[in-house]
Amino acid sequence: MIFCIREMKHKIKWMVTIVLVLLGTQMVLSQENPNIILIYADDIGYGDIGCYGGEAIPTPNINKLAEEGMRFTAGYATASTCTPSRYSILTGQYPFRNYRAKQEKVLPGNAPLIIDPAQPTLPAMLKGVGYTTGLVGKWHLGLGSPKNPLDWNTFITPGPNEVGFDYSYHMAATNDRVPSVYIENGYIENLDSNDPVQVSYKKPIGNDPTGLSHPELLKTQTNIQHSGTIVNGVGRIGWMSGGKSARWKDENMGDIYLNKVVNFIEKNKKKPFFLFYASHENHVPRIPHPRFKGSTSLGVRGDVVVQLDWNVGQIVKSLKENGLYENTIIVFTSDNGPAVYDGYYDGAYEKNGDHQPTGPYRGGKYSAWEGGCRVPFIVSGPNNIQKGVSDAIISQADLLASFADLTGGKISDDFEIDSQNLINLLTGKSNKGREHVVLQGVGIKSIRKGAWKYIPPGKVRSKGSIDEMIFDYIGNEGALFFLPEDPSETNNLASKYPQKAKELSLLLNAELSEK
Ligand code: NG6
Ligand code: CA
Repeated sequence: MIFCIREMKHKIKWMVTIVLVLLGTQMVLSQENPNIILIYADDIGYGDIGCYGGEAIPTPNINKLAEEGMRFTAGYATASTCTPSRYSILTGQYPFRNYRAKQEKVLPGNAPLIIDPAQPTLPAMLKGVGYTTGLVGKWHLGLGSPKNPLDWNTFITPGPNEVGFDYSYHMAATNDRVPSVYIENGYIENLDSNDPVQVSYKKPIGNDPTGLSHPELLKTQTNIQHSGTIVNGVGRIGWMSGGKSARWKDENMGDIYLNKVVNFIEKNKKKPFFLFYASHENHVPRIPHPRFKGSTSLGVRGDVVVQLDWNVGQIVKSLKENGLYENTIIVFTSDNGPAVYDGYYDGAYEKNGDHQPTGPYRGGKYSAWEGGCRVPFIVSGPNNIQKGVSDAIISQADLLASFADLTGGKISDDFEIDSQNLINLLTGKSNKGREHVVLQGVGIKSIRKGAWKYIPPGKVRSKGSIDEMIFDYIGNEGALFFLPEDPSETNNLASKYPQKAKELSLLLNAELSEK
């Protein structure tokens, strides 16, 4: 009997010790895991940012992130348009493996969600290891299910909260598409139930003036695509009716998102958090808050980048005030390359002067040239990231596997994942990046392998001009460039090195045909 009691006490002591050790490990783990803020700018080019050689727009706060962390010179968005790139940065999968993202186009504001709620995502993976996850800003990955037409006036689902976000405050698509309202955790903010929202991308609805019927009401004239419903004096793509009390004012959109970001940081400072801050700057319509107007000689296009840079500074300030800066990883990158004219006659084209938004790279938004996908890519975080510059190849799709490794997160292998674990590159411990990366331009995909870039025969969107799509044509043998000597892809070496062109062409086809 005595022996039994003693043995039981002994067992209990051991069990208590094991439980304490486990709890301890859990606490240490959760304390050690850094917060992660992913700042995903819209249409910001390589050459728009000071630390990438841009001189026309002052970006001191973004430059500071680069000084304090790693600056990647060969960081790529997976596509040169928004929806497919956003799909990849969140799911770690190339967009062409997804039935909607592979259409290369951008989704309308009433499209259904294109991420399968069962598939791995960056927020869901981090949530699995105890992170609180939030989205603030642009979504553009669809809402609702393909089977049921979306009712904007009730709970809007599935959406960000069904693919891993605990909190979401966002616009449905882009700042130039209806519905021009904010959605918070599935509900339109400030919606008056007596004035329901309806949205159409097929035909005008409601009695609101449109850009077509009332161009005199517009702050800025637009192309035909942007001449749908006028909201806040701005012509949009698509038509909406109702929701008058919920409609946004473009002038304070930057401040509204920044407030949500800072609130999220303060509310969640006790536990690791992941925040996807998808800014609308500098997507059209470019409407800065009046305090940023005239900050650059480039007109509104430069001014909204200054606004974004200021927001980045405020986020860093908030992290410092809350004692979180040291243990927070900040990633700054852009969803695709830049466009100077993009549907609004806002003066950006005329005022651009000799500014090169893509830096040395050819093409821009929509393009399979380097300027379409090669974007600013900065990672900082004093406790976790070393200081440096790297020219290794990294794709935005790689964040998923890399952060899974860093945090102990799990990724199910039921889905094909293109994400590569490059955590040592991201943190500056190694300079080994990807061997190759596929780049999805509109209508054509290209591939980079090591120093070489290959574009198959076809037509590639060139740098835009006002209201005219300009294409470059690649002949039958394809186009091959040696990037270290020819970063602007002007000297086609396909006929000089046919074997190399063939190798890259086969590799590209193999990637595209993988299931
Ligand atoms: C294009 C629009 C552009 C923008 C883009 C999506 C024109 C000339 N272009 O069709 O304004 O809305 O779609 O941009 O009208 S993205 O960054 O979300 O991919
Ligand atoms: Ca974009």
